[in-house]
Amino acid sequence: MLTPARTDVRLDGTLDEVDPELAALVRDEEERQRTTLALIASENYASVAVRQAAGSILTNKYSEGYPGKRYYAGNRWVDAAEALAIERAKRLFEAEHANVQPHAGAPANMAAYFATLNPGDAVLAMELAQGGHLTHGASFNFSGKLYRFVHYGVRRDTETLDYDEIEAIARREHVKLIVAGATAYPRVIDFARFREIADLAGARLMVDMAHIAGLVAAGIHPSPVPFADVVTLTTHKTLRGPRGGAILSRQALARKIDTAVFPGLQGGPLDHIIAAKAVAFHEALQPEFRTYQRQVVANCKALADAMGRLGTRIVSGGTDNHLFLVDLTPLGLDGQQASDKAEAAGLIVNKNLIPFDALPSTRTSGLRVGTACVTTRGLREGEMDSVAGFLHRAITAEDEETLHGIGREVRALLDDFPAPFLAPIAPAS
Ligand code: DSN
Repeated sequence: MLTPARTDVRLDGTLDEVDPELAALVRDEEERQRTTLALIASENYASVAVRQAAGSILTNKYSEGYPGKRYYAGNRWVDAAEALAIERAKRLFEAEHANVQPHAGAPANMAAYFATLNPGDAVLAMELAQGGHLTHGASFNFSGKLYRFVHYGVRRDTETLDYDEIEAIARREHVKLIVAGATAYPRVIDFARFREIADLAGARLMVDMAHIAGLVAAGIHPSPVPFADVVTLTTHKTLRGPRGGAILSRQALARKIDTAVFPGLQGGPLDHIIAAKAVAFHEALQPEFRTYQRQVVANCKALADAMGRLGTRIVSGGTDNHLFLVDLTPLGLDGQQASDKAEAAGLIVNKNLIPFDALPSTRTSGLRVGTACVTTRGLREGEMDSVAGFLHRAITAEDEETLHGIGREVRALLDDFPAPFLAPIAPAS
C-alpha cells in the first residue's frame, strides 16, 4: 500500500532533522564562539533564558500597535509580555517612558529623529571617524541625507571630548538636536555638560547609549536619563540581551516616540525579541549584574594597562568603560592586518579608525578592544595579562606557525572557561 503523500513540510522536526546543512553551520559557529576570545566591544553572550524567549512561539504573532491598542485580535499574552518589558526598562533606567519595539539601534535612532526633527533641521553629533556612528549623520546614511548634520570630535592632544568646542558649534549652527554617545569612545561622557550645552543652544538632547547601556543599568557609568530628552540603546551589547533596540524618553515625548516607531517606520513588532528584552531587563535588575559590569570595566582597565606595558599606544591613555582603542601606527601595521593576524590566533577584534586617522576606514590605524564577552565568560584581571600577551604577540607575529601556537594557548585558556550558556537550547515552548 502506498503511503499517502504529506500535505506539508514537517513542522515539528528539530533543526538537525529538518535542515542539517544549516544546523551544521550553527554548530560550527558555536564551536568558533567556544574556542576564540571575543574582544569585539559591541558583542556579548546572551543567556539561555534570553535565547529561549527569543526562540519562543511568540514569533508567530502579529501585533501592530501597543499593549491594549492592537490592530489584530489575540494579543492578550503578547500585551502582557510587552507591558512587562516596558515596565522593567522604565524601572531599570528610571525612565518616564520606554518603547521596546525598535528592531535594532539604527531604527531606534531613526525614530528618535522622526520624533524630534523635521527634514533639513540641523543636528550636532559625534563624527563617525572619531567614534560616532553611521546613524549620527554619515553622508551615506539616511541620517546624513535627511538632516543637516554638523559634527564634533575629540581634542588632538587629549583625544577626549572638547565640551567647549561642542558648545561653540551648537550655538553657531543653531542646531535643533544634539546627539551624545559613541561607538568607539573609551571615556566617561559628561551628560550633565551636554544638557547645559543643549539648553544654551536651545536644542534638545538625545543620547545614544547603545554601547554603555549595561554599564548605565548597573550604575557604573553616569546615566543620561535625567539629562536627555530621549535616550536610545541596543539590548545586545553590554546589556547582554537579545539583538534589538529600545528608546527611553520623557513623558512629554512619549506619544511622538511611539508613533515614530509605529506606524512611522516599523510594522509588526518582533514579539519574541520583545519578550527576550523583558528577560534581559530582569537579569539586569539583579544585584549580580552590577558585579558583572564592575568586572567588565576592571578587566578593560587591566587589559588596556597590560597592552600599554607591552609597548602599544592606547588612545587617550586608557579607558573608563568597556572598551579601548589601540593605535597601531608605532608598530608599522594597519588595523586590517592586525585583526587578520589576531583572528588567525583565535582573538576576535575589529579594526577601527582612531582619532585623526590617516588611513581609510577599510584599513584604519587602530583596533577596538572590548571586555564584555570575556567577562561574561568568567575571565578576570588575572587573565588579562595573558590576553594582552596573546594579542600583542599575534599582531607582531611574523609567521603562521607563531599564530597557530598562540591559537593553541588561547584554546587552553578558554578550556578553563567552558561557557555552558553557548549550548544549544530548546525554546521556551
Ligand atoms: N556595530 C556596532 C558596533 O560595533 O559598535 C555599532 O552599530
